[in-house]
Amino acid sequence: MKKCGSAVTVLLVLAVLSAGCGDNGPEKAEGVAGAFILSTDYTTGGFSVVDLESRSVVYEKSGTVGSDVDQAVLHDGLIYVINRMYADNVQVIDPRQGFATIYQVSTGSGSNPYDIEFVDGKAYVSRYGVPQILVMSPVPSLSVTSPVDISAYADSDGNPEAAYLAEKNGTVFIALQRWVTDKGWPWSITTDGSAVAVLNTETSKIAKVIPLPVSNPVEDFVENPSQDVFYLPCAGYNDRVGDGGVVAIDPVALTASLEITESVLGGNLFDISISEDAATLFAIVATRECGIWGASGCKMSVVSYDFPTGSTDVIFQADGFTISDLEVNNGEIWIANNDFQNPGIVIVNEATGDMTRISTALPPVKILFLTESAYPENITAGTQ
Ligand SMILES: [Ca+2]
Ligand SMILES: [Ca+2]
Ligand SMILES: [Ca+2]
Repeated sequence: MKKCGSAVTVLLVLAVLSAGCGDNGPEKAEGVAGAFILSTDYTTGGFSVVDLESRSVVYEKSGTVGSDVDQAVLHDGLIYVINRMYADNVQVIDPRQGFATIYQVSTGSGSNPYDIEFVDGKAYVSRYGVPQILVMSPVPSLSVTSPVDISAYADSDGNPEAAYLAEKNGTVFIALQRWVTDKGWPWSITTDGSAVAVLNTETSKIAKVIPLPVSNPVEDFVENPSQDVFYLPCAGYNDRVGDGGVVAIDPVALTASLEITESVLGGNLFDISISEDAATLFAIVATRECGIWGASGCKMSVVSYDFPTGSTDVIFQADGFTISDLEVNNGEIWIANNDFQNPGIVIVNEATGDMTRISTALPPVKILFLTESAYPENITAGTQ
């Protein structure tokens, strides 16, 4: 099944049904059977598999993926893990072969890959450290073909810092953070601001660059199936609350508008997800202290935002920099709680507020829902 947008795992089914997905046409809706939880303590990377029915970790493995991980994408029943800095590769894991790594391909030394998207059998990989989008063809062997040069859309240091990717009707959308990295630390965002580049995959050319009203897109594009737009969470600076927000990208008109500000959400924005009925947006927000090295008072929250009324509510809160991902499935909000002392997944029932906690071996950084066809029937229980 083609992936709609970047890791829009749960919205994928709805998106396919309501709007079609690329050129694949309508497909049968598929339920979620479990979740692949990518995790790391930044020394050792690993993953846990959570079974949706039993609400338990049914398989767990450490040391199998890189320690600098944050992104995993499901495509055609395979899990693509992006191993970032110093590992610099895409690792493909087959859930139906006991979650074995079936191949691994380099994205270039020092390239710092960020995300992967698929269009017509080709894979597009953004690389934070290189001003080119890697094109790999054909899936599944992922041999590298000509990259797409995006240096023309860079800030003054020559690299636009390509981060997250999304796909719609054969077009790839590339979030460009555009940090100025050659003037020393701390980096600053270029005065031109961040942008989204629109890649025509037929011509392999950038058709347009959409300037963003607020900067620093920090997580996946999320598709809103009811409005046919992508939402992109932009943090601005992490030590400021109010300079970021949720940006709506119209993939047809190729425009961007500020939908919800950080001030309304009540903190510096880190991630978003949307309920299946598209009535509620959930966001990870943090106090400004979380963006200041060594400062006390860092608190993170998951808040809900009701689209009809604009009202917000805190549904989960944790001290320290300990919420790393948020995904919604079937009326449940899954929260990655990467507390190093007590790592796990917190599942909040949207209607009742009831909470379930599932411990994981390593701090979780990414929740990837596995559809029924990508979930093994007889998973080997236990850990390895
Ligand atoms: Ca730059
Ligand atoms: Ca901010
Ligand atoms: Ca997320």
